[in-house]
Amino acid sequence: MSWFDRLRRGLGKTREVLTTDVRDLATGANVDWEELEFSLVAADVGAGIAADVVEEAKRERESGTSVREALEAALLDQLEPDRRRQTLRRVGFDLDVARHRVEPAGKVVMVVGVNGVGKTTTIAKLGRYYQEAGKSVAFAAGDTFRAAGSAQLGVWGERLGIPTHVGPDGGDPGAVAYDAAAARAARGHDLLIIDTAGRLHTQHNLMEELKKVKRVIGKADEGEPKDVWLVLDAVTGQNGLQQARRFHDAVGLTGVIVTKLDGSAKGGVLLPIVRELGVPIKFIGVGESAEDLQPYDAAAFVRALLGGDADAA
Ligand SMILES: Nc1nc2c(ncn2[C@@H]2O[C@H](COP(=O)(O)OP(=O)(O)OP(=O)(O)O)[C@@H](O)[C@H]2O)c(=O)[nH]1
Ligand SMILES: [Mg+2]
Repeated sequence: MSWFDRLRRGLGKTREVLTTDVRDLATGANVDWEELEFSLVAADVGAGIAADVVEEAKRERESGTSVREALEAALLDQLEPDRRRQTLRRVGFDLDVARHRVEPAGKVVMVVGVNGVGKTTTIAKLGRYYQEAGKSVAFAAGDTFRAAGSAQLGVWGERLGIPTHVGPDGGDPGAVAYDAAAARAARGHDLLIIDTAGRLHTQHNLMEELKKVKRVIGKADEGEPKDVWLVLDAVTGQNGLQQARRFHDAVGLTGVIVTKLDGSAKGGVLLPIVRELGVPIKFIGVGESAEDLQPYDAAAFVRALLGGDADAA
């Protein structure tokens, strides 16, 4: 199965919310814009943005484009304002080119998110992704709250041949992160990916702890982590946005990874993430296998969301 087919399959549930309308749109001269707006809201695009998308699509339509193209343009405008025009005007745009590589800004990536969103499995997938790109990768199991969490990452590391720094159960996550960051610098690994807890067993505030972990990494390896990526579960929809804001305020996010898009009809939540959070989406998870973590590409996302073939213009 091609990566685009995986993407399309993964977005199936969200597409169901939109499909009927889009199919009508493609054929009918009478566009029920209100119905379309409603279905966008149902996909968790958010009421304000849904209204904007419909307005923009109507405007596009006036310049003679098909309804489908107009909607594609309006969605892309929200998801990737900069690249939209040139992408759209290129007939049959090349999706292989669209699948760009995602490069971390530095040598250490800290991964954060509430419990159960998919942090640890996403880290395993990222490890594989960067390994395949020829990088030497190391992991750090900074989730010392869940003993099984450290073991889980360790198992992944073993399977992938990625050295995994694991601290003592219930130990200080800052100490784990410090040791791992120092070891990375000493051994010259290209990339260290640090897992963190999604929940704490103490009254201690998770955000305070994450701030500390971040600070401590910088002591072991100056200027790092240059990346802090938040993992968000698509199933939480608009609530995820609230989470994202809190993490962003605390540790300054440089990227977002949206997982479980395959289990959710709320794929529309990507629009408010891009527009309201202003943090780029780096990867999306559309299934449980390693190939189902894909670099985020707005044009491919929109195309997969609205159905049709990869090269349907
Ligand atoms: N369907 C689907 N499942 C996913 C995806 N990403 C992760 N999962 C699943 O989500 C579940 C939780 O994943 P974990 O990686 O353990 O989540 P976590 O955030 O590390 O959880 P804690 O360590 O408890 O905070 C696992 O069963 C994963 O296989 C995805 O894109 N799609
Ligand atoms: Mg975990």
